[in-house]
Amino acid sequence: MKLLHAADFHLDSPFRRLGTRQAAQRRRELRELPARLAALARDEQVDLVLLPGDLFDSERVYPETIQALTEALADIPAPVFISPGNHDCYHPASPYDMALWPENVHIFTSASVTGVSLPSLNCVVHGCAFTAGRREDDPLSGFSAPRDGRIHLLCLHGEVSQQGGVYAPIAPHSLAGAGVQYAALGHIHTRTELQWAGPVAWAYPGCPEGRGFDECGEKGALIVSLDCGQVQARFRPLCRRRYSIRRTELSRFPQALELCPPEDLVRWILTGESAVPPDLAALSRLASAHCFYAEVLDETTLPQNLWARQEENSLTGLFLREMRRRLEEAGESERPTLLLAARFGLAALEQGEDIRP
Ligand SMILES: [Mn+2]
Repeated sequence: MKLLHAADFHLDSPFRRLGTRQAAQRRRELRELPARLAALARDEQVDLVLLPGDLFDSERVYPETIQALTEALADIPAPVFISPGNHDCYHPASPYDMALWPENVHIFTSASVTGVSLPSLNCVVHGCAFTAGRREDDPLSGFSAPRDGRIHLLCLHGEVSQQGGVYAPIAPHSLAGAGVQYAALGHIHTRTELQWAGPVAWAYPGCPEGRGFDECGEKGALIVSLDCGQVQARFRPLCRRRYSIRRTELSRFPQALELCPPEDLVRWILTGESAVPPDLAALSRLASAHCFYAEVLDETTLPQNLWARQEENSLTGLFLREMRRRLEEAGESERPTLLLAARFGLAALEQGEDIRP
């Protein structure tokens, strides 16, 4: 048996970091994700699709988003299961209750675990729903699928946690005792490898499209194969664009831009030495011309050979001795300001011009 496991689409995310036009474009692109998911399900000829929650970023969903999702899911020639999460919890008047869903889609609506039998696959899919934005109980507490020779699967939104929490904390021992072959989990946006809780395999596929610099790299879904008790998971990319954080020496910055995929969103961190502060506004404009979105942060330091001049019997020498002493005594939070002060002071002493960008 082969299944497609994806979660945390967060459709209609606001993309606040981007400008209005780009944010709208990203929301449009995110709306195309369900169609790519459906194409993947057809391409892989999966037997079922498990979507454990946070398909919507909030309960305020554009009508065209619901339409795109329901149309795409109707195009999947296999049963689809949805377990609403903390961002898209189930309640009367939620999109899960209001919208017309295709016949092949089953939405879990109860906070306690229920099962749906699929006789043609000799399989039962178990799942439950968030019915509010938080849930502190373990959704698997007391649950165990019967040992009846059928394949039992879980579709569940929550955090695997030893310590509890407010997002349906799933204790590892509850997972281990659930009596299922595979637990398709949602909530954590970074994908995991296949994990094991006793005899139960589980994984988080992560979100299939990054939405910020805390969601970097290739994103997608998992294709999970269950074959005579053997479980295997394979990653398939689905994302339209990737976020990345790239560090580069200031001196190599223009050349580094050429390596950047034009569809990506990139945070450049400038390193190395520079006597004057980099002109971040100008460098951001330069970087933005090379990809969908770019921002530039400065982590350059003053040239080391500069400090050699502190022995000079001059005003520059005196200034450098004083700045070095202050820098050595400064805490982390003070250092950027002192660095800037050292650069301004040197420019004033040596170049006689205002170097502020
Ligand atoms: Mn989420």
